[in-house]
Amino acid sequence: MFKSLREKLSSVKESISRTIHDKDKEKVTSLEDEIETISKKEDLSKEEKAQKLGFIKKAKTFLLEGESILNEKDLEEPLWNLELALMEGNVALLVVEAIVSSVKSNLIGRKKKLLAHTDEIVEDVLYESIKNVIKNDGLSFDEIIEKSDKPVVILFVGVNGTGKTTTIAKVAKRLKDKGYSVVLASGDTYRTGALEQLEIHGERLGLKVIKHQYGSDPSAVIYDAIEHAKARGIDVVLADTAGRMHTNSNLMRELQKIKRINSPDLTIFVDEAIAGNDALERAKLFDEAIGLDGTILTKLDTDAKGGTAISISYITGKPIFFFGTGQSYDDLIIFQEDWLLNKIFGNDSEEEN
Ligand SMILES: Nc1nc2c(ncn2[C@@H]2O[C@H](COP(=O)(O)OP(=O)(O)O)[C@@H](O)[C@H]2O)c(=O)[nH]1
Ligand SMILES: [Mg+2]
Repeated sequence: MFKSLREKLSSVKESISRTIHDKDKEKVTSLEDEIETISKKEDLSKEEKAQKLGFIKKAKTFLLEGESILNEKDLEEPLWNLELALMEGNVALLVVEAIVSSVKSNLIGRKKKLLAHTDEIVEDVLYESIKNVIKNDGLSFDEIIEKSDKPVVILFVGVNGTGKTTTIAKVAKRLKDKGYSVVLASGDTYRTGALEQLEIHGERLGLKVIKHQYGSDPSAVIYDAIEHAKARGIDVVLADTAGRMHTNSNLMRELQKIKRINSPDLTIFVDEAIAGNDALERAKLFDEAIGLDGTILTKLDTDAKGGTAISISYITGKPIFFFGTGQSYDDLIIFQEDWLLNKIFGNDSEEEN
């Protein structure tokens, strides 16, 4: 996960650190050169030499004990490398700008002991800058479920093949494991095989699936599932929908109708991490058309770049609720800053891709 981004960031960190160190080194070296030149001079008396050398050596000690201050020019090239690394990692342009300007303003003007290693400073600044764009101030998914009146109705939307149905099954299992009762609504009445796919998950997980025929009105299916939940005291309704092309206005209208009739507590946009900017564009369009409360990003296990995960909540202004990290029911990670930062910075040792 995120291997290529992790490697690029790591080499950027090194290059920033090295640039700073090299610049310090230059200052010291020029004094050392001078010491050497004077020592070799033959036209000076012993006393004169000693006096000059004493003076320069003092300057060197003073320099070594003093501080250096980072300036914009020192950082120009390394920051450009950072920008490139983030762009190549699929981070959205706005987010790249936010990160780079934060790194820049946090490094410039910083004092440090001459020749002291800057690796830690650079690492901290980069870490904090990325943390600021991914942080998520709203309630977590668990808190929302806990605090909402029951049944909590959750609508899953997004384009075809991004993992909506699979994610619904994962979320259902997670809720069930936490002791909630769950019913599934087969709101994808459009795609061949969709009803059966959800039915199979329902059977495996021991959950009731409410469905109508293919071609029937998904609003009515979801309505029935909510009625069923109310009648039986079921805690959560998870509603599947057909994969819409975001450009398809008929299907968008259908989603609007689903929302109007069923007033879900949460409308969650599902897309895949590997889709990069396409996922971000789609999230914005879905939000404009129907209104979103948050995102689930799937297939992180197949994404080497990581930029979509870094960008999506900054770009949409909505929280990420979960990450999908594989095809099994348990491959679902509730959003946690630390988890994501670990993946980005590679403190995680059990990485394979
Ligand atoms: N590797 C991986 N595959 C996933 C993940 N989530 C879903 N998939 C796969 O993506 C494909 C499409 O999933 P599906 O749930 O049918 O998508 P939908 O059309 O949006 O309902 C299936 O083969 C899933 O197994 C994930 O997190 N990681
Ligand atoms: Mg589906």
